Amino acid sequence: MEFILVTPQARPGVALIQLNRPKELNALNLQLMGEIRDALKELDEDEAVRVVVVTGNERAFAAGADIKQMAGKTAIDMLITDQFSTWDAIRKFKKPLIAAVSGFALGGGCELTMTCDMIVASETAQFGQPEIRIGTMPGAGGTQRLTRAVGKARAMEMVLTGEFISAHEALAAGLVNRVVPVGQYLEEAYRLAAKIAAMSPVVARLAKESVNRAFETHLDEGLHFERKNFYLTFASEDQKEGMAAFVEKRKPAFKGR
Ligand code: DAK
Repeated sequence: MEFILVTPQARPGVALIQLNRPKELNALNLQLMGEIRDALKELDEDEAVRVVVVTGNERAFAAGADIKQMAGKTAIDMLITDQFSTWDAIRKFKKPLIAAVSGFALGGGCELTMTCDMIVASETAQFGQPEIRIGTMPGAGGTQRLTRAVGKARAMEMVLTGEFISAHEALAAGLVNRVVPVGQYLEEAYRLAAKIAAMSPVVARLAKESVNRAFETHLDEGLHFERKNFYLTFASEDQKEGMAAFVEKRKPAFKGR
């Protein structure tokens, strides 16, 4: 791995992927995206990993796709490169993914945070889809996920002017889960991750899949999907353990079975 750092057990059950192209503000070149995809594949297969935190550094989560790498490309180059398979692999990652964001989360960087399941932001975080300023538009879900998260009015303004919003604006708009001082954003992400890592990983997976389904279907179909996953939890040892632990007034020990 050249452009990311991977720590499979940054905290018990919690892995960390750190984007590591600091001089380029973690601009997402093709290799970096491929490395994220490959790391997630390994972390998915590692049963000791229950939650993954993705972060950058204090100055930048990621300032977007690598403009220098994209600048000379034709539409056919973009089509043949098929970068979407990489993004789709991240989108389909089954374990909970938390973005710990400080500084710039722009363009593809903002889209990457939104591909994660939750966002913990530092007070200095800035979110934006500035592609229009360089003659293009969001291509990795920005127009769709941002609109679902913050509503049409604000998404339209961000996408059409390219202006950024602050961490507190993002919190008020519902884009991020929480905002903390800059020295604490990674710890706060770990705290959130640890809470989830203590739950049944198999139920977390089913629950994540069900919440995501809400964005892809109408209510009746979504409720049907939820119901099937709900029934499925009763086929798990973890459901028996969770309910027994409640009755016996002790902490459950979930095994992911
Ligand atoms: N790409 C390449 N290099 C970048 C970069 C980027 N996106 N952002 C920053 N850098 C580089 C700068 O060129 C500079 O490098 P040197 O000149 O030192 O070699 C270094 O990082 C530091 O940046 P600045 O000197 O500009 O730092 P400032 O603090 O003055 O400004 C900034 C920070 C974030 C406001 C500014 O760097 C900036 O505006 N950056 C570009 C932001 C942007 O437009 N982002 C959107 C890019 S388009 C797709 C998936 C995704 C996408 C497309 C397709 N598929 C799946 C097909 C996404 C597209 C985008 O994200």
